[in-house]
Amino acid sequence: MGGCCPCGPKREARVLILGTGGAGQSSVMSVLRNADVKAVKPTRGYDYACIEYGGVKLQTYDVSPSQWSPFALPSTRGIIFVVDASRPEELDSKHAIDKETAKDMLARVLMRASLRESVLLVMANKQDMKGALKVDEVIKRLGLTQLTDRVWKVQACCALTGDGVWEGLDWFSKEIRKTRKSLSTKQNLRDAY
Ligand SMILES: Nc1nc2c(ncn2[C@@H]2O[C@H](COP(=O)(O)OP(=O)(O)OP(=O)(O)O)[C@@H](O)[C@H]2O)c(=O)[nH]1
Ligand SMILES: [Mg+2]
Repeated sequence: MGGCCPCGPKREARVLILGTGGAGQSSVMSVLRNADVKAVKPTRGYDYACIEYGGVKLQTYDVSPSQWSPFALPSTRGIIFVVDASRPEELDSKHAIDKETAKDMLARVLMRASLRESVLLVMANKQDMKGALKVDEVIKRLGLTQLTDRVWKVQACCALTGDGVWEGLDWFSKEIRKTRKSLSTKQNLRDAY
């Protein structure tokens, strides 16, 4: 299970929790740190937690949408991108809405060279709401079928009950461990020449 921990230098991975705002980023973080999800308040700036799971210490930053850019360091191993599946118009609206769509924000995040090696977990949150989009539809709306140069998964979840959140993290932490192995293999090869 998750929780805060004094992080040592080994098996650490920097993780960003991103989204367009209001989709449930902090609620997901709250589930992962075993905190009271009902106590979540709108995020000002960022929030941090070290979450230990699956043999990895995830140094996790929940960052508000307008401020993610300085957090996109090359050491970032994973991105948890939270979308509100009950508001399809926020994913890829053809109509004018007052904020960037999740599809556009995700495209900008994935274009960032410093995040090229990071594993992507999309949380299709608010599945308890009537009419919430299922995984296949979220994949289509975010244009993920074209995303072939990155390890990614869409996980249906409900942060209020925690349903699906740990399932997503299970996959995520395993993929991050694999990435860490492949990165250290690359490093060893570089060091050998
Ligand atoms: N019905 C439902 N509501 C949810 C769920 N997850 C979060 N919420 C609610 O959605 C609202 C926003 O949740 P937050 O976790 O604060 O979302 P955020 O993305 O961190 O939002 P900001 O920090 O304001 O950008 C809150 O009222 C939550 O209780 C869910 O799975 N189902
Ligand atoms: Mg928040």
